Amino acid sequence: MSGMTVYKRRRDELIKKLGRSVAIVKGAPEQTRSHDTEYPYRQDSDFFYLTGYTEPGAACIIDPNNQDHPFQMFVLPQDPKKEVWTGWRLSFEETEKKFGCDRAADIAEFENSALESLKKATKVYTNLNHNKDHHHTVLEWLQQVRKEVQRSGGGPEGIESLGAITHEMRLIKDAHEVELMEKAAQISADAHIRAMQASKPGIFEYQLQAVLEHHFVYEGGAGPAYTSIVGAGDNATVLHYVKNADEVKDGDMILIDAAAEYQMYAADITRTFPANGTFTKAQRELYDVVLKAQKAVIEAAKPGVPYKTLHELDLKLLVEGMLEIGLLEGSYDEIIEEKKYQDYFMHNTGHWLGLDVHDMGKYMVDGESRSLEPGMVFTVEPGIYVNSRSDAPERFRGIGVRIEDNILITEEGNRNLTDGVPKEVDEIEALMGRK
Ligand SMILES: [Mn+2]
Repeated sequence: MSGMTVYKRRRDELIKKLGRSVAIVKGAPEQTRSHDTEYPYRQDSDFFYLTGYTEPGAACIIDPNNQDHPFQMFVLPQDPKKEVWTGWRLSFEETEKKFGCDRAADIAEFENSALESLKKATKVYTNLNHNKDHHHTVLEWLQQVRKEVQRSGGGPEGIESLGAITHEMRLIKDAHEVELMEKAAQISADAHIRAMQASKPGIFEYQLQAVLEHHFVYEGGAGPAYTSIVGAGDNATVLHYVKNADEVKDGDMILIDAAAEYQMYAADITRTFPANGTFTKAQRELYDVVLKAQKAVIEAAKPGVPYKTLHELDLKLLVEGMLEIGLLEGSYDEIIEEKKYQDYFMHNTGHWLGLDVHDMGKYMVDGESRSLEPGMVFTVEPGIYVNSRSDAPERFRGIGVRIEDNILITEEGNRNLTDGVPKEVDEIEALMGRK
């Protein structure tokens, strides 16, 4: 499956679900970084999912009521003076051909075409993302059209989130998506191996970040799929530590949560390992609790299993393990009831993964945890974090451990997309070459 056929298939499915409604979809706006410089452009995930289009300044209308042009794209027109600065733009004809649209036109015509489509639609679906200007614009168009067609009894009833349709579609990955996610996973796994090999006392966290991110880009990734976390020692216990500024000390554990985005798809890997290549007894005790839980959860992930049971299993094994090694004290039931485990494990076991690192798609359906289905991809990432100020037994203080893999549900069970990077203690020590 290649070329534009995957996007066409998605639009066809959307059109079926739209009925007599119209989808008016805006590409992501460019984001200013500072003064007159911008962040690298990254297309809106839903817009990309339906069009494959990655350039800024675009919008599209997918309209089942428009027999001649059910799929229209609106793009920046050719403009030699501007193109000298920002690169060549396709002509409208080229855009039609390349992206399989029935009509490509100047973005300046978007408004008129949208107003025309709105007149015949029962509802309008649009991407309700961070682009609030676009929400307001669509609302204004809606009101304008309602006024116009009031007496003829037409006009759309209201605005719906496009995500109500596309996010459910995005939850089940097709073969093309799995291929891209495998590649994102592989690049990211290799980068983690390189970071482990580069690690040594005296290196700085940002230097390990550079090893990872160099590899992401070198292998054709767009860069990190999210801000890389490289935390040594106590920094590993800070969940969203992104400063990556400190020197790695002998005896530290290093937690790295970093992965590449490849052709718009994210991986999301965490590994934790000793800076000097050899686990201490206390580090290994903590690590083994997390590893055991992580492996058991992955083992349990298969079609038909309610998603929330993975977290329940994870929590049970982590609490049992923390009791066993003496990190927690008291009765199991009391710890669960009073949520005492939250001193050391305070996040969820995972999340959907895809075009977004925390990918879209509901976790609950009709008030029930949704069952796993082939094509779903999610992370499994238990952790234990004991910061230096904690009143935990001294030997555990200043250690944070998380192990995170990316799991694809298959007909038979699951496939671990990120098993290319070791997580067994022996394997890590062997890889780091200190044993
Ligand atoms: Mn994650």
